[in-house]
Amino acid sequence: LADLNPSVVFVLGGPGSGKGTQCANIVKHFGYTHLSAGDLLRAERNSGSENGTMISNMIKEGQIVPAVVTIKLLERAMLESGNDKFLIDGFPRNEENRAAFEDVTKIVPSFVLYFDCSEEEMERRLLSRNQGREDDNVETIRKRFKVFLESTKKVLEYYNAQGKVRKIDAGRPIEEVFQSVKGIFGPKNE
Ligand code: UP5
Ligand code: MG
Repeated sequence: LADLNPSVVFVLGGPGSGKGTQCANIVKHFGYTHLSAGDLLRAERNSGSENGTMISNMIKEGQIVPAVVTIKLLERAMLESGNDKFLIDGFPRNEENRAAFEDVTKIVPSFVLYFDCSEEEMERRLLSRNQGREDDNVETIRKRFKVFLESTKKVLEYYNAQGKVRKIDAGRPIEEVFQSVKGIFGPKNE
């Protein structure tokens, strides 16, 4: 992975802020490979791996899976992709994730996209998503909000101190949010 010297953008934001939706748009326009840490963990859980039960319990409680597990999945997906430009969506979620990713991969992100959205709006979106996600119930959603505030905000502060956070008002319609996203990925940043 180190030989690949990949370019990585971390995509962060609260549950339902639109990370997955906007990453799909970015992929179409800017040639990145989208890696959702949550999607990788759900696939690993469903594959019947030895970590399956632990992952399942963590997701149901909105807790953060230990970095070693998530990083292995991310590394494997990066190598399998054949690409060298990645959107890493929903990771790192806490300081442990962030420090371990830097230690293990030696990758430093180019910048961090932060989708900023109110909890009321995020809750509305998650409750109307209807994709059968076990964590899309009011009780777990509230736990996910709490973990975001208590843990992920610190990661944003860390990168903000390095001038790496690109904050976007994600409470607007999908197309409007993408206009702002394009401004960040546009020609001058390629
Ligand atoms: N929607 C999107 N944008 C909209 C807009 N602008 N206006 C109106 N509606 C909009 O969007 C959510 C819904 O809103 C969709 O129906 C969409 O159409 C609509 P989506 O793009 O899916 O939002 P996203 O931010 O991706 O929401 P998601 O629920 O995936 O965020 P989470 O961060 O909660 O979920 P994730 O999959 O990243 O993590 C789930 C769990 O996995 C975590 O709680 C944790 O337990 C575990 N996890 C780890 O332990 N470690 C990790 O590294 C990652 C995850
Ligand atoms: Mg998502």
